Amino acid sequence: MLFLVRTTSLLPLLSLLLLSVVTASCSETEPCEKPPQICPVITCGSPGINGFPGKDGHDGAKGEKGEPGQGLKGVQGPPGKVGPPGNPGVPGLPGGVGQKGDPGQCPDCDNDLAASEREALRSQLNHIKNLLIFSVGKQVGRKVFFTNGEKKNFEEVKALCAQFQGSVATPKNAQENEAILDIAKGEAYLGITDVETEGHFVDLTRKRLTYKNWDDGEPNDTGSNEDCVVILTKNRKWNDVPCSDSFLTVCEIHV
Ligand SMILES: [Ca+2]
Ligand SMILES: [Ca+2]
Repeated sequence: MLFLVRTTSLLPLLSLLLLSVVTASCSETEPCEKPPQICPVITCGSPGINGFPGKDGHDGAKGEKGEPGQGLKGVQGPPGKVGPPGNPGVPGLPGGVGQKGDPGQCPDCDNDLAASEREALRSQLNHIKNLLIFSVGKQVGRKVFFTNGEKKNFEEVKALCAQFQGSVATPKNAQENEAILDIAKGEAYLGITDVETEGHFVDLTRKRLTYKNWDDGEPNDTGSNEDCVVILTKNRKWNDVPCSDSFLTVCEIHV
């Protein structure tokens, strides 16, 4: 009862107080429409509607790698394309020696000639060669000198020797120099000349001389016309002479 009395007595007071507040608020110089002044009214009004959802937040930090799945393994796919060829490898070691092959075919050979016949011909050829050397030639090592006893100028001597697949005698050492005069029995041409470069004597293959046996005062190129060489009978020395003069022919062949 006392509570009711008190509540009843207090109710006008509270209304008055609330009214004074509202009045006081509206009496302020600031507009009543501003949110701060409206709040008391809203507080007393019906609840507002919900606002729109906020924007999505930023992505969170990347999580740790998960455990492998337990699903079934897929079917193996088709083979891929063939790749480009690789670099050449290192050459291998040489192989072993093969077996001896069959005899070859020689269209130009006389296949009808039996081996025994060829051997007989080779023997006869060697016999003739030895008779030739014994009669008109002289052999030193693998070189044979021969002569026909004719005197000719240098160009004729060169041509005659070429007919026998030989060349003008050209001594390469003292032994060959002796052999030439032994069969010539007279002064003979040698295969030496300075026709291309005066004073620079070479053999007929244009190689410089490795053996020289000049007589005293030679070569002197008398009359500026001595470009060929002969071997002298008096001392087996050499002298330069005109190539147009005639001297003995001595040729050489290799056997
Ligand atoms: Ca000369
Ligand atoms: Ca001379």
